[in-house]
Parts: sequence; C-alpha cells; structure tokens
Amino acid sequence: MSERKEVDTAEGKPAADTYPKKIMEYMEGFLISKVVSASCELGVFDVLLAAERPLSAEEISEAVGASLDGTQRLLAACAGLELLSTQQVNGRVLYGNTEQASVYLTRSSPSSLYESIHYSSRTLYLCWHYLTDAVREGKNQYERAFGHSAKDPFDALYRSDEDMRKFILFMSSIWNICGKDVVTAFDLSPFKVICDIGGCSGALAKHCTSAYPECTVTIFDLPKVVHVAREHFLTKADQRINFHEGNIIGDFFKDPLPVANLYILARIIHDWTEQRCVELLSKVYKACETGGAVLLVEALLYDDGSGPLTAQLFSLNMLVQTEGRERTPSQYAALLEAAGFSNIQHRFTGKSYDAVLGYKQA
Ligand code: SAM
Ligand code: ASE
Repeated sequence: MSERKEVDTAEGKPAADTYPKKIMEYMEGFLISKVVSASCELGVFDVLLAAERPLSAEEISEAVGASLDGTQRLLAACAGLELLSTQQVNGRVLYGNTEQASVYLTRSSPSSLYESIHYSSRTLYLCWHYLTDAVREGKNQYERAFGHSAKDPFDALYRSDEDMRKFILFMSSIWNICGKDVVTAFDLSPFKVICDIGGCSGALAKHCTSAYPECTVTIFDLPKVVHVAREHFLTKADQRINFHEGNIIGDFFKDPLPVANLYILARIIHDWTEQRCVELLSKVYKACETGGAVLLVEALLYDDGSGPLTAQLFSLNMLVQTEGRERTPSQYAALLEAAGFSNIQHRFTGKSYDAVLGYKQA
C-alpha cells in the first residue's frame, strides 16, 4: 500500500524480507474496501460525473452533505487509490473521476458495480465478521450475524423485503460486467427454449436474448422474487423474457419445472450440498428435452484447487452464507453425471464467472 522503496540490506537481501509489505496490505485490505464503498454511498463519483468538471473538496463535501474534514481525507485516499485524479489550480486541489470510476463506480453507468459494492460493504462485511466461527463450525453464520435462525439460506438472505430487494440488485449488477462472457462461452444458438432456474431479476436472461436473437427465456424463481423482478426489473421491451406461471410456482425443490431445451443454473449449484444438487439436477434432467442441455454458471476452481483466488474466496463466502461451496470442473461433471447428463465441457472466461455445459443425449 505505502510506496516504500525496496532497499537492499547489508546482507544483500531485499528489504521486503524485513518489511512484510504483502501482509501489511492484507491486514489493511478492508480499509481500502471501505474507502471505496463509503465514497460510492456518499455519491462522490456521481457528483463528479454530474458536474462535468473537476471539483474542490469544499464543493464535493457540500454536494454530498458531508463534513469538509472527513471529505478531504476520503478524497485524498481515493486519489491515492487512483480512483480520482487531482490537479492543482491556483493553489487549490481539484478532483475528478478517473475513467474506471466513471464507468464502474457511478450509479447511473450501464456497467455500474454500485449495488455489488454496497451489498458487499453492508451485508457480506457483517457476515465475514464471523469467518473464524464459520471455519471452526463448518457452517453459515446467519444466526450470529443477523439473529436469524433459518431453515434454508434464502430464508435468511430474504429476512425482510428490503434485504431481498438489495440481494436481487446485488445479484444483477455483476452481469453488467460478465454477463455477455458467460452466455457466449459456448455457442447456445441451437437452443431456442431456455429456462433460467433461479433466474432472479432476469439480468442474465437479458444477455441471452441479446446474444441469441432466436431464443426465449422463462425465469423460474420463488414467487416473492418474481413479484419484485416483474415490478422493478423487466420492461415491456423484454418481450422474449417471461416469468414462469404455474399453480403454486417457483420452488425448484418442490414444484414441477417448465419444459425447455436449455436450462441455465447461474450461481445455484454453489448454494447447496452435494445431495441437494443431485436432487435438483436430476429434476432438471427429467424436465429437459432429449438433445437439450444444462448450462451451469459458476466461479470455477482449478482442478487442483490452487486458484483462482477469487473462486477460493467465494468458496469461503459460500461457507459463511450458504450450504454450498465453489467447485472444480471435475466436481461439477460428477454432479451432472450423477443426474444423467453427459458430454460435459467447461470454459474459463478469465472473469469472475465461468461456464459448464452438459447434454441430455438421445
Ligand atoms: N441466477 C441468478 C444470478 O446468478 O444472478 C441468481 C442467483 S442467486 C444466488 C440464487 C437464486 O435462486 C435466487 O434468485 C433465489 O431466489 C433462487 N432460489 C433459491 N431457492 C430457491 C428455490 N427453492 N426455488 C426457486 N428459486 C430459488
Ligand atoms: C450466492 C451468491 C452470493 C449466495 C450468496 C452470495 C454472492 C455473495 N453472496 O449464491 C456472490 C459471490 N460473491 C462472493 C463474495 O462470494
């Protein structure tokens, strides 16, 4: 973090050995995370975007309604993190958004990560306070974090309508930056009738319909999620996306699934135990048309578990928040084969989420 010069010591060893730079960075990592989220939440990047010119700390503090002293320190840290650029004009410092800040940290940008950052800072951060307990006990920490004992992770994630709405926004926002990559990791154009199981707001479905002009997507999710998604997320323009309408609708462990030739399960399998995964995938296999397929969208671990770091960290998050884990391509293949699928392939995208495809062969 601090720009210390790596000076050689008398023994000729680099100073890095005597100053544990990496460990200091890890220790302070959450401070950086919080600088980014506080700046987003206060609207620093939004104010600078709207102003269309560099602003002083006084102007920014007034616009975001925060103390001048606090704002000055926050802006300095954002500049240190290279999220803001600075210039001196008549002895005054003026701040402006960097390109990355405008594109990813403003609320209105089509590639905005605002909702991801906000949820990470407000909810994941609280849950991760109990990471040590989660590792010790091998189970999620909702009871400690929220005083909520739940029969299934989604009971806890959706403990209030507001928490559910924030989770849906969080889930949707990552597809702003990797949605296209996961739906085009395989050529899905042969599949015209797609069902997105646990499809949430329809954010990934939108990437499907834009990448594949001939497909329609049905979203299957819990009734209360569908209710919010229908009201707030899907516009009339998305005519090729619809929500599943059944009798009781929407519980993928209990209710019948719609017939389709491609099922997408994005970040579903990683929420559950092996047993529940095979139960769900077997149900998908039965509903699937012959010649059809299932696409799993997950953060894949390398087969030897040695990375990627993001997937290793996500797997700990699954421990803290769910009943599941992140898995390797072989582990996904084993679950899919147990459910009946064959000809299983995977693709790493190089971004946070990857893809696994398995077929229901004749
Ligand atoms: N597929 C979306 C994505 O990747 O952005 C959402 C993933 S989110 C982690 C899991 C989704 O599964 C949520 O939308 C949740 O409401 C849904 N879900 C959880 N349990 C369910 C159940 N029993 N039946 C149907 N949907 C369920
Ligand atoms: C789930 C995905 C997530 C359930 C809970 C979750 C994510 C965060 N909480 O299916 C997305 C991945 N991000 C992390 C930090 O794991």
